[in-house]
Order: sequence, then C-alpha cells, then structure tokens
Amino acid sequence: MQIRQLGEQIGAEIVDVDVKRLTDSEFAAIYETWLAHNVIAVRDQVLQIPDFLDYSRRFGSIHPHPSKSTRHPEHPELTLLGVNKFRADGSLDRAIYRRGAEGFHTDGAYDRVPFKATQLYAVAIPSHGGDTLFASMYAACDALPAALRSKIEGRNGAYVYGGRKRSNALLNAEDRDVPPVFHPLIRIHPETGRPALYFDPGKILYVEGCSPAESEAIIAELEGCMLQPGGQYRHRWRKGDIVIWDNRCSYHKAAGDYPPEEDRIHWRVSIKDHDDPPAAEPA
Ligand SMILES: O=C(O)CCC(=O)C(=O)O
Ligand SMILES: [Fe+2]
Repeated sequence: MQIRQLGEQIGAEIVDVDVKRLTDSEFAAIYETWLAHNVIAVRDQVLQIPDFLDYSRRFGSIHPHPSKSTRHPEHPELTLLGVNKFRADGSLDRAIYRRGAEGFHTDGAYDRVPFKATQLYAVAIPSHGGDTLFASMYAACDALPAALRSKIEGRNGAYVYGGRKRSNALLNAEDRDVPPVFHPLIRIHPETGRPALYFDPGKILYVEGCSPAESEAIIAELEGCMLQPGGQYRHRWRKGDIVIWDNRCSYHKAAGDYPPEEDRIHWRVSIKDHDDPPAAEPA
C-alpha cells in the first residue's frame, strides 16, 4: 500500500491496495491518513455493493440519506448519484444532474448529529468534467479575521436541509417541514481536537442570538472565508476510485459541468460514528 499527499493541507491518494482484503493495521493506516488529510482517494477498486458497504462500515455506521427518491431500491443506506437524471419526457432533472454543485457545503448540517463522513465509489465517469472540489475547514478557521472570529466564538448556526432558499427538490413533501438544529460555528473536531469553521451557506438559516441583519452580515463574511490558498484539493475522478471526506473539517462541491448526455454515477453512503444516534425521523 502506498500513500501520497495531494494538496498542501488537504487530500491524499492511496494505491496498491484492495479494500476487500485489508488487515486491521492497513485499515488503521488508511484511517490515520484520512484524519490527517481530511479527504482520501483509494484508487483502482473493483467492488460489488456489499463490498462497498462492508468497507464503509469500518469508518462508522451507515445511515439512509433523507432524500428517499435517490436511495437504492434494495439497499436504502446506499444513495445513487447521477441515476435517473432524465425524466420519461426526455428533460434533464437538474436536481439530480447538479446535486452538490450549488456551492461548497458540508453534508448533514441539518441533522442533530451531522454525518461524520461521506464516501463515494465511482461506477461511471464522463469523458471530461465532473470533478469534486474540496476545501479545509481548519484552514478557513485559521484564516478568520480576529473581529469576525470573536463575533462567532461560542455562537451557533441554525440549519435545515433546504437552507434559506428552501432547496428541497430531492426531499419527499412529507420530509420538508423539519425544525432547525444548532451547531457551533467554530466546532472542535472530536478526533483531532482542532478547531474548524463549521459553516454551510446553503443550509444555514441564521446565526443564533443575532438580529436578522447582523446574522446576514456574518453569513456573508463567513462565506468569503471558506476557501483558502493551500487548503484546497480538486479530485479528478477515475472509475474505481473510492473517495471519503470528513464532514467535520472539510467542505466540498461537485463541479456540475460534465456533458449531461454522458453517465456520471456514484454509489454514496453517509457515515456517522458507531455510537451516534440515528437521525430523528421527520414528524
Ligand atoms: O457528486 C459529487 O461530486 C459530490 C456530491 C455531493 O455533494 C455529495 O455527494 O454529498
Ligand atoms: Fe455533499
């Protein structure tokens, strides 16, 4: 097994390994690399669905995504990306084609216990475009101007799935009306102990304890701090890649720019810690 750092502060690549046959010490090395580099790509894997689920369960417990319409029909804990993007009338369903492409975000901020990790396996990759972009929340936190940092220290953001724009197209109607959850804007990573700027402009409703105008001003300022030089990595997919990112310390975004007539299909799982409670089912 070989490990290579990719970005300056984020991203590593692992080659010459088969995740179907990993010893505990090899997995420990992968896990340590992931904690250190936040996003890792394991190349050249040939997997069936049970292999992908088994490997994913080494990182934690896997949870069905709230978007029920994009779950695999026999494996609800598996989300399908890029499947059924054309409707029966031939029109492109942009919510599927551009899923994750509206802006940098972290997965699961709308959940009381947000996802620890998201893992994708590349089943089909277009001839060009379709990259995934990553950025470090540690780098964003380190770069916060002192005045802004003191404004948000100890404060929570309020989050719902669709955020201020109510972007709920992938949710069933009965799952759209859910009360917000709260997370500290500077959140300490439970495993590394490092502070991260935990912020998602697409899912935040407001900053707790501020006037609406103050809250909007803070949100706009924070949005400008998310991407830092040296804190970014762009993944160019190859079929057979497994990529896992740490939602507690990284943002990501799909480029959303590949030829829509070509396939770009991933299997996807949402991972929590083994002892985290499941999401509350919407009332
Ligand atoms: O398709 C991608 O590149 C990433 C999509 C995304 O945001 C996600 O799966 O959480
Ligand atoms: Fe995402």
